[in-house]
Amino acid sequence: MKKVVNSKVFKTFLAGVLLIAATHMSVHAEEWKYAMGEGESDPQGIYAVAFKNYIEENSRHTIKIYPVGTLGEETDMLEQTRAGILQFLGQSTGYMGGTIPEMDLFTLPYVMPTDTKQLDYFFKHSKVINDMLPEIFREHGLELLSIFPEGEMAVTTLEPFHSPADLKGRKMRVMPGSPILVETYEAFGASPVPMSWGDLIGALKTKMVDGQENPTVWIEAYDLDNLTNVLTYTGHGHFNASASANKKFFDALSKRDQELVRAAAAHAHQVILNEAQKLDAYGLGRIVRTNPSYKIVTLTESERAPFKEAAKAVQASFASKSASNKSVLDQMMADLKEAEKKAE
Ligand code: 6CS
Repeated sequence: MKKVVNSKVFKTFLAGVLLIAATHMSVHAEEWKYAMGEGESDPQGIYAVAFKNYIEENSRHTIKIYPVGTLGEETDMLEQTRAGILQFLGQSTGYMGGTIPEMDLFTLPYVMPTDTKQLDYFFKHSKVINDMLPEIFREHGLELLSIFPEGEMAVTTLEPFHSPADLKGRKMRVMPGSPILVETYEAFGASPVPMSWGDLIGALKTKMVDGQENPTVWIEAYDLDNLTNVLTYTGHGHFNASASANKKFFDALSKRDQELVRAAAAHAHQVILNEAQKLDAYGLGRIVRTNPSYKIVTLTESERAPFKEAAKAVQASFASKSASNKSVLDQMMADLKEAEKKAE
């Protein structure tokens, strides 16, 4: 009889312990900070909101999103995330090359395709992104979650240009975290001016710079077409962004919460890749509708030839900076070749 009572007590005790353990995981709620270099309706915001919704629908955790400008410049946010002040970061790749040199891979001229189907395949299957960069990010105190496209780079200037000679002496703003963007615009004949987004509008208004590059959704959303006279498609690049977590924070999460974060990132990645198929057309369409007199130029293949020739030296310069740079570039080229073959 005594034995029976003891095993009953033990089973009740065990059930209580398991119940507390289970409810502890679900009731354990934290607020995580997510800063990004764009607004909530911009591509990085579409990703961040999808990520936030997934986390909050599948756990008791909450995400507080800090859009561009609420926590200083994009470069500040990268340091705040590495320091663990922020848990998550949405970051344009053009701001990262100064800290993580391999990330200048995504700003190299005439490497990324402009075809949205190839880009979709690349950002889903790239070995550089899925196998090589995560380890490199960890060396910099970050856990890489996603890299995704925001649209073809379009160059807006006061005067038209059709050759590197036309760009001679033109002050062209480039994102401030990328040595490769400086080398690119020097190779294109211009005078690059590294400058944070927060200073660009004023610099265009005061003619401190003659032009800049961005995807059309951003050009239209922030009225850059009304601060310059012509938009030129050179085909030289694509605007890309990343999402990452502070590594110490991520490593300290329970296995369940690590899986939750990865699932939220996979969900948000799919959401933004679906959107990315139409961002260029949407951005250009709005520019043409809202600013019909704005000049749109697409360089011909022969006009692009000298820019492509100049780009080769920039690609070689990137590869020569380190063995790691060379190996990620070699893998990137292989990934892009596969994307070209497999994109439906
Ligand atoms: O040009 C820039 O700096 C900004 N452009 C985009 C598309 N996203 C954020 C970035 O700060």
